[in-house]
Amino acid sequence: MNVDSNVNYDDVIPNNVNLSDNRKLQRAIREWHPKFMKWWWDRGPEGFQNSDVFLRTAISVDSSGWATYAYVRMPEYKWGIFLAPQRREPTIHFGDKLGEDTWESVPGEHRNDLRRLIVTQADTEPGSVEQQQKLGYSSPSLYDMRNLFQVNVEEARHLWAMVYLLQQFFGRDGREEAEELLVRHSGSADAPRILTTFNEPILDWLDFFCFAMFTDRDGKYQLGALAESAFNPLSRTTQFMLTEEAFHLFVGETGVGRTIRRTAQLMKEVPSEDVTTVEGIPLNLIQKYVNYWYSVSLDLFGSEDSSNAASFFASSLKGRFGEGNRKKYPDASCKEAWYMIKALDENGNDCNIEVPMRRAMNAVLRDSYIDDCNRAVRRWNKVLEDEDISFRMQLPSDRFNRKIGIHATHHADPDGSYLTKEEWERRKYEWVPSEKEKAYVRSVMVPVKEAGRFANWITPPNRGISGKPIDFEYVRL
Ligand code: BYC
Ligand code: FE
Ligand code: FE
Repeated sequence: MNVDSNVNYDDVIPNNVNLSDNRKLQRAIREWHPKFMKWWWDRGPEGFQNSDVFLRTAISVDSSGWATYAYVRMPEYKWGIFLAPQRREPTIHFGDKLGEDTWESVPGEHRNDLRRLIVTQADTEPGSVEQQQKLGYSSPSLYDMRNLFQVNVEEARHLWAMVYLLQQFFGRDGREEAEELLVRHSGSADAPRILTTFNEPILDWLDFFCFAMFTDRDGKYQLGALAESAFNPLSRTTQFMLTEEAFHLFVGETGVGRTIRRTAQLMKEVPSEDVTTVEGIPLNLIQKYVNYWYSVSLDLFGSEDSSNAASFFASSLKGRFGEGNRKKYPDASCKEAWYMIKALDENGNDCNIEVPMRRAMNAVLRDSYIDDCNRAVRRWNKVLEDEDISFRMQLPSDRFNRKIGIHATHHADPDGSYLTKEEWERRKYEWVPSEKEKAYVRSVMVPVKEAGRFANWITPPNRGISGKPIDFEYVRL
């Protein structure tokens, strides 16, 4: 894609923000675009930039036909800018400004907070693409390879969605932030991504599936919270991002589910049930990956007791998930309420911490997320039940392996029982994958590049993409 002053902007950047009439925004995009493309080539999916990939591209916000499917080379993907249709009355529906008009531009007093929220959200999107940069080389099928690239181009579009807000509403500061987003990078020593989890390596496909299951799901909940915002362009941008997000979660949940099913099948084929003799991934090792990615994803909610969260809620910048549902959340102000958090005291005993509701908004959002994760885990366990295997997957306690928040000060096992530092160091590989186990997982991840064939450690999906058969050539190598 080429963006210069002669192009018809609406042709190269699908949008519903009147880009072709907005000279100022065109200028900002023209500046930023070559840097974005350089970033995409340097840090985007490696090894397959010249392949034709059967990709979905967002072209409108019409719910009956918002995307098209076609073979596209990734660098030619049309990254667009979309605001979802106005969903509710343009009045603020929670916090201290209840009933006032929502904002079409950024109020001065909230400029810093909004900028920080948008930059933090934006930073995760390219971060995830960088983390997944080399996975194409070991993909278990063309179907999975295509899904990886689909997620990657859409995360890059989410970056565009946030950069649009920065460039359109935050003037020069916003344009500078947009550039910084392409300078920081995942795992960098001097300019890392802002949030912890986006600096963790994703080295194999089980990492990727767990990340899409648990970390993209944090995305779903954070975007849902921002979709409640009084800053209307942020609300409508994040609402549209959620339509794409559903597929990312599908990739994660079904990816882990297909791995679990394959292991269950292999367990019945090998007399010892030791699937490592046939290059499968043992269920208890899958559980360790789940423990790891779930716990690092919980860290993305910030502290359970947070003055930032209280002020984001009070100022109506960020709501709860489904804030507009007053059956679920009858109290739109949350000034008087309290939230109880089960924690450990300094002696390692269970205790309850009561936090003023507004300060507990990160925990409230996180608890909605945990319920959602549990629903998905129940679907995995249905797979095990179907296959007649007695093992059951489960989520560890929210105290397990935490680096952020009230549980970060001590160690706990997956049941939430207190451990001394020494006990944790001695026993942690009972619960999270060791280097040796990770090396084993990488060793079974041999690339499969023949349409319709799948690596031995995973089952084929139930169906293909967009009505195509499973043996469709999803990527033309
Ligand atoms: N890592 O009051 P606290 C996605 C910082 S995922 C590093 O506890 P607060 C995606 C915090 O920033 C969704 N730093 O937290 C998924 C603060 O710093 P300052 C991403 C952390 O502010 C997959 C300090 O600690 N979107 O889209 O209430 C693929 C004290 O903070 C972390 C968002 O996160 C951490 N884990 O909440 C692709 C939404 N946690 O102010 C994409 C926007 C906390 O002292 N972000 N800190 O410098 C937010 O809403 C908030 O910034 C957070 C933190 C919820 C992240
Ligand atoms: Fe995203
Ligand atoms: Fe995502």
